[in-house]
Amino acid sequence: MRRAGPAGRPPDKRGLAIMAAFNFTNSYLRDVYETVCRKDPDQPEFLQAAGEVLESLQPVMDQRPDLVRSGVVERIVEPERTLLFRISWVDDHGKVQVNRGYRVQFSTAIGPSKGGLRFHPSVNLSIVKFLGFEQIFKNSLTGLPLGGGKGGSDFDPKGKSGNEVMRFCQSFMTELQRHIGPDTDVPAGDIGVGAREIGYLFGQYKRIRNEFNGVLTGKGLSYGGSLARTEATGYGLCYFANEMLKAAGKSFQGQSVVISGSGNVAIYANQKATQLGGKVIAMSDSNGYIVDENGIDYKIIQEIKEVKRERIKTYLEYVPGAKYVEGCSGIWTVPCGIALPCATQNELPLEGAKALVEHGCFAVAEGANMPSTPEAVAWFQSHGVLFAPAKASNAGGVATSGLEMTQNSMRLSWSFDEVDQRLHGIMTNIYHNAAKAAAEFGMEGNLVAGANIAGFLKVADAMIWQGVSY
Ligand code: NDP
Ligand code: 2IT
Repeated sequence: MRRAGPAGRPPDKRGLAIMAAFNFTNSYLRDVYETVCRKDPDQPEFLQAAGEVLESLQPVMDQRPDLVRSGVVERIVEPERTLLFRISWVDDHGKVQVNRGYRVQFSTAIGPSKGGLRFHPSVNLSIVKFLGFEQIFKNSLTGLPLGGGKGGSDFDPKGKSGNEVMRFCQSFMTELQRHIGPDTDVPAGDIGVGAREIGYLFGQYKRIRNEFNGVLTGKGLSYGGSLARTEATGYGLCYFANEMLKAAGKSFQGQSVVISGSGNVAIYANQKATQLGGKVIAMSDSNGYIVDENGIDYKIIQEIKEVKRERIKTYLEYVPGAKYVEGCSGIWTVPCGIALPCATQNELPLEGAKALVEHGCFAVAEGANMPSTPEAVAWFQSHGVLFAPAKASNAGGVATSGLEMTQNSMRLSWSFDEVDQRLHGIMTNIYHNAAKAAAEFGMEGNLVAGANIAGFLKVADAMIWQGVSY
């Protein structure tokens, strides 16, 4: 018979199934996690993200009873504030449309809540909470004063006109503006939210609040945006991967690279991986993937996706010798040395991990948030694959958002090179801090555990110093 959780009632079947993926030997953390699973059995992505972090904190808890006394873990798994609101807008045919808006301000322990907005039909509270939870530790790893949050909507930008996107963004911000601010909560982009959407959101914020400030990041360069923010997540991913490869005596040089996705992160990961000597031979969107053994030029993808907003299949019109395969999951069967999943959560399951390892892949660095399932991560780690977890390797985007906030506060703009150099320094530090934390707690080489522990400890200490206020 399964033990009941601290509140008396065991998690239901869905919660138990997710719990089974994790191995808890520390009874305190197991109880906390069980309570989370019992409270939110309908939030599988959030439970997955929380389980992964809590599992890797076990060696820390064994050494730090003060963390147990101060209830830090119980507190950190509960968002400080969760906002759920209606967004009504009128489409081009005059029909009223209604979407749901979310903003989860997860933690302000070390700075204002900070994290992107995602517009995608799959967005729900589970997705927003998993992203917001990951963001707490990621932002802590950057070394910048950034709390963690996330938001978005189930609005689907695909097939919408520019005017519809603008009206939606204006309606979204009409509500969100009362909850955010440059010292409170600073949203940015994520899936489906790029420069165009940030512009419309910023315009509406300014109109309602009559304030020109750094309330959003990822802004256009003419109104407070930072140079290199567009490129930052993809570049940062490759800087991190390069550091991890270097420590193992390897590099991008001469390696075939497979990148899933073809959005903001994927495009600039392609550019940087190519600059570092790799050859990007496959990319995807949610419909399918392309393979070009001669190397995919990131500028073509940029034109297809950012300018024309078309499907990746269009690549064949530019490079007729390339191959297109319908369905995106097969991309992991393309033989490569290095894989960079840059599309979405759980896009790399166990079968994908097995195929990658079988075909010689020796390094995986996550550009998307939580793209590998726990089973896939375990497969990589048990087969000697160098593995860079998202909250460390994709932190370059939010780090550069932090640099954008700094520039906005100073009312100054740094050059591209200055921002890029700072980004490079931050990613190098994150790698070394994660590697050091893993070694300190007896898990040398395990960057998943190292990133979770290093990110957590800073936030936990801040929470202890600030007392039980939240
Ligand atoms: P974009 O919207 O620019 O691109 C998303 C890409 O992923 C598109 O190619 C899209 O294909 C594909 N994709 C999205 N959802 C799915 C799905 N359910 N199945 C298969 N493919 C899918 O987003 P970003 O590049 O900004 O974000 C990609 C990932 O990186 C996300 O996980 C995001 O959270 C993460 N991230 C983003 C950061 C940023 O600064 N933008 C920073 C750190 C992490 P399609 O066009 O067909 O939908
Ligand atoms: O997941 C992420 O780190 C982002 N989407 C970027 C967040 C930000 O505030 O720049």
